[in-house]
Amino acid sequence: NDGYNLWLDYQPLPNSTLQNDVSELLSGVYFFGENPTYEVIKKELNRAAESWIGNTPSFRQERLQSATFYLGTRQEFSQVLSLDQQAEIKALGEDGFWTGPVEIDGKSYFSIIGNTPIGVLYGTFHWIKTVQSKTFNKNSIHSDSPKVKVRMLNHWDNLDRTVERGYAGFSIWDWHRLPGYVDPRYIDYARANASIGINAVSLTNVNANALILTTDFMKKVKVLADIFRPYGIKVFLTARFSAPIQIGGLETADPLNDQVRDFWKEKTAEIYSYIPDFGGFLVKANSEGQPGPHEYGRNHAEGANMLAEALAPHGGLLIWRAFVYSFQEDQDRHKQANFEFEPLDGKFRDNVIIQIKNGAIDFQPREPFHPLFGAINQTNVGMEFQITQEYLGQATQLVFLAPMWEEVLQTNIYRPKPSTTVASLLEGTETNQDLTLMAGVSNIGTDRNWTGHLFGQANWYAFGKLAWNPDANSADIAEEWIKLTFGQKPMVVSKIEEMMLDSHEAAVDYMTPLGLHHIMGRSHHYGPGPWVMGGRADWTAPYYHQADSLGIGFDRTSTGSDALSQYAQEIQEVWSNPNEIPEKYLLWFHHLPWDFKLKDGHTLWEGIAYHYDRGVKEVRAMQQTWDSLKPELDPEEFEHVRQLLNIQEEEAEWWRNACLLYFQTFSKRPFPSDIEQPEGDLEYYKSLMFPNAPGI
Ligand code: BDP
Repeated sequence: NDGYNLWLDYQPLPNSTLQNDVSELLSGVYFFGENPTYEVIKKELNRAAESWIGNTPSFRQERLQSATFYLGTRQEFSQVLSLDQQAEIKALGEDGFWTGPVEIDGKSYFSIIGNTPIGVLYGTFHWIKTVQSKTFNKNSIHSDSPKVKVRMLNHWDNLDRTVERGYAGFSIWDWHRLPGYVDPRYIDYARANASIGINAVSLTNVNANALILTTDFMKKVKVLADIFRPYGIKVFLTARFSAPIQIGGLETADPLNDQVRDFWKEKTAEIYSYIPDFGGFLVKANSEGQPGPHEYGRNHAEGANMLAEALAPHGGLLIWRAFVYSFQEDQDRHKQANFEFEPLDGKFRDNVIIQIKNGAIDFQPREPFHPLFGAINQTNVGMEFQITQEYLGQATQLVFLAPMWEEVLQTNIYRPKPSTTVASLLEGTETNQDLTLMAGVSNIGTDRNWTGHLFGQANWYAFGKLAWNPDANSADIAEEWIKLTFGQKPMVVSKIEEMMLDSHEAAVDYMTPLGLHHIMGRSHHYGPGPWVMGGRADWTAPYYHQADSLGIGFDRTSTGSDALSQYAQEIQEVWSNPNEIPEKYLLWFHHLPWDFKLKDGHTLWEGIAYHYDRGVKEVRAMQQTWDSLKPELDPEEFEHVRQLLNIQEEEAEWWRNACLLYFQTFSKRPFPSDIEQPEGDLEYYKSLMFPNAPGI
């Protein structure tokens, strides 16, 4: 098994009641209507049925012609549903679905009902999953609906097929051969996304190339949009703010200039003439060299609103990123997005969403939530997670990200209400925000298994699940994915689940324990680089760890940068005290002496050493667990992960040795005697170069 089929790897059903029930249903499938999405559902049912029972389903033309299994929308079903049933289903909203038995003339028909064909598709994927995981019961009712409206992948794919921070090969978008050649992968990509509820994709890098907005490219994008449409997926593009100059022949991109505004209106109308349901633009502006409104003395709202105005007549969205840190460079980078966006709260158009990274720095192995969440409550806000593991072991390491995302989502942020969590804010319930968004930076590439590391698939899967329901639980998600990927055996499921659920904490331990951050190798971010110096201060590692002979950590309290003051009062009170702040954030907010006492009685120096050491041991435990599963697993999958875990162990040791030897030059203290003594020579670790590290 090479992993290509992802979690949609349908397997034969054993002889059982389940097999009988499924065979019976598939012997008479009736759709209440016709549309391209139902064609897609039929194909999926064909595929599933062939694997499950070695037979294709029988699709009926007439309902009364011995049909056993019904699919359709609430409206299509209206003749056979009671008013109460209809009201119940209607309440599930556009993308919601209902599955269960419908009684007609004393007979019961298993049915999948949505409010839209896409809801029916989601219901079908749910049903398929229950069969796959052998929990299907034809008499039980299930309904579900997403809590977030736009559930989106952000590809950081360049037009030459390189991928920024991509570790699974090249971009799956073959721009050169589009529009003439349609790679079947596009369809499998759409199926996979639809199966986990993803309904939007931005195709191109946020470090944008204006060429994507030219007519030639529009024809290519149209092909993808046409493929994705029946799967309920809308296409977005990244818009380079200077496009009016680069492809429009203008001399300025000033958002208040009439010609510039006309350029965007015409460009947008042209896109809609090819793609009538185009999603909109995603924009990175005035950040890391990307052009933006500041060049013309305008602010982010003026920039965003100009594009939003062009999109509004067509129903398009403008997603504007809050990842900016050049406004007041002498200030802690942590504070800059709030500096720029708080004064603009309420000034953005209704069809603008501000897309905020989970933390204020940059997708670190662990970050406290971004203080912009809860600080701007009259503006639509959305989440940006990173699925690709830029700072989390890239594609050589097994790190299940759902626990990290869950930790952020479940944080109580106290604004605007005392009970607000990041999740509830994103769901829109706290601020009556209708237009809600969860975006994830994709980890997908041309590798046969899509994500480079087989367990990268779990992160794609988990992202979809959390975008659908930000209150979902990472253990449930892991279990579901494992069953669909490795089968049902309880021992296999529980062992793999334990590995996955421990993997994030392990990575934090051997990379950046106790709130350390941004100490990775320069630019490729692969491996440790706590010594990295040169260039902009906030691109160096000492800026973040601040190690000196007295101690370590970034003081973000009122005696330091005071970034903490950007959080709610309730949080400031706890986090400003080094004895009360959760230790996982300790050095994120405090500069503390090497002998500071941790909760377990160890000194800070000892604690750092124990965490690094534990991280390595945790990886070794993962290796042992995996090895013990050999007889139970597909040989190809087993060997793939086994080799990668060996690399992960070496990398964990590398992290531990390099960081501890480096920090020891400041602490001047011995390592605790009961840890594996970091060996090697610091100069050796510093000399390592990775000119071919991927994804820069
Ligand atoms: C950082 C990446 C950089 C991205 C940037 C962004 O290192 O490649 O362009 O974020 O989000 O994580 O725009």
